[in-house]
Amino acid sequence: MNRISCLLISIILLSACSQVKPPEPFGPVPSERQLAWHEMEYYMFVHFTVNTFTDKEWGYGDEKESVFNPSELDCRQWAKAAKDAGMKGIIITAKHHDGFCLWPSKFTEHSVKNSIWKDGKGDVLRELKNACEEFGLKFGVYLSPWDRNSSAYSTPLYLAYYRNQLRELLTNYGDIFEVWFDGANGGDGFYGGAKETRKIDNKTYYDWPNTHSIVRELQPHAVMFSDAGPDIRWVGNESGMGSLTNWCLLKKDGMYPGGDFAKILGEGHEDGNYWVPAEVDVSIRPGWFYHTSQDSLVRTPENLMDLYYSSVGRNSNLLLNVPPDRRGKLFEKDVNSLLAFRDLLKKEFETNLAKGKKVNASSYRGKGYEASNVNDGNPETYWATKDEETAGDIIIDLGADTEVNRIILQEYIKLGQRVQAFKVSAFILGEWKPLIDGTTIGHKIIRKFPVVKTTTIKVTIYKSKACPVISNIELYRAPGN
Ligand code: FUL
Repeated sequence: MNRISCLLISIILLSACSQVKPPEPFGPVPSERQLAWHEMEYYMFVHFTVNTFTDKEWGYGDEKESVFNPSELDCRQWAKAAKDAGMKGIIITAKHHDGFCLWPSKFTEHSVKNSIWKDGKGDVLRELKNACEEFGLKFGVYLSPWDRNSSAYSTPLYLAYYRNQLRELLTNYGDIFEVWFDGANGGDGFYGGAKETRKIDNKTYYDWPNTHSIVRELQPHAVMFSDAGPDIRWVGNESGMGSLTNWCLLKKDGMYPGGDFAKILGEGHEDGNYWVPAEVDVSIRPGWFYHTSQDSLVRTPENLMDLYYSSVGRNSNLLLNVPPDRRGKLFEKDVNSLLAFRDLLKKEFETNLAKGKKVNASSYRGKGYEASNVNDGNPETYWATKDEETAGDIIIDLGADTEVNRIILQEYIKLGQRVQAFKVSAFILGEWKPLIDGTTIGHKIIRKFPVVKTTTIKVTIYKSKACPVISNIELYRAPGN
């Protein structure tokens, strides 16, 4: 070896040694399918079935198929509204508790194929899937485990039926991003004419692991939602309230849909052994299905903004239900509210005041993990400290006196959820004035505080399970106080 190649090898070896290693992941981390789901943040829920025509919330299961007859079904209108509203996908009740199927299932007569709508040749799911494709939206399905129409419900035969339907949905309608298993299970119903109360054991009856494996087999990229995951958990209420402390972690073994876990589901478990983030499902109206009597009770744009803060702003995704009416269209008032909310949102987060500003930290891990990563617009870079440091300050120099009243914080969750306590302060008249205190961060939190005029904002992470990894900080001056 000559001297030049020796020198070259030494330089390469030296630079390899000076490369700073990234932090090791801490605790459970999200799967690829969960990461894709976190990015979605806001999407539409659609409750539509015989109930739309019978004015009910829970159909008994004895509805004549002929009642389902939308006069102007227009799934493109739903998809356009969702797209214009800034949503990323649509999840539809393919089958609600009444057992009526919005697609012509081979396995039951209780479906659109026996309705007079389109002479029994219609398929709502096909139309919606096509509309979602056209508007660049993801598509998801809700398949109610409880079926008040099926005579087999509560026997093992029903499980075979349920799984056959799941296979139909997951095979014939392209890519599905989320499969929604709700937790309402058993009670009175038609059950093929038996008209009785049937109780099942939530823990054992559905044999969930073998149903989940069908989803994994047919749609490996789909996440599954239920009270207890396996991929996404219910937030524990239907009023749109994510929890301020919100771990994406859950000890889900022993938990099952329909169990009494509402309290746990809000916060998750700090020491949870699975990554199971929360989804906030809530309706734009008091009911899940359309009722003319609720036309005056549609949530206002301002109210939708509150929901956004209490869901997306609290490390949860927002699944907002907008139920079509008897025409098969979203009601104009609902659409107007969605679009006006979209405008409010744009104004709320118009200019990121942290963008391009100088950022420093009390310390950092080394090259590649500088504080400037938190405002470089790249979600793949992050500020990190050395492994042994589980606290630190990030200081954003705004350059001049600036009014601020909102902050967005994001952890680099590919390495796990770590932060347990943080605070934000502003440098005003020579001292640090506290603005907010918080616990968890996770994928994203958005917090409000009264307007301050300041040159410098400080984010202090003061408790973290392992060295903090912060990928993004944004600051805004939203209208109002
Ligand atoms: C619940 C159901 O009982 C409601 O009707 C609605 O579909 C809601 C989203 O899930 O479990």
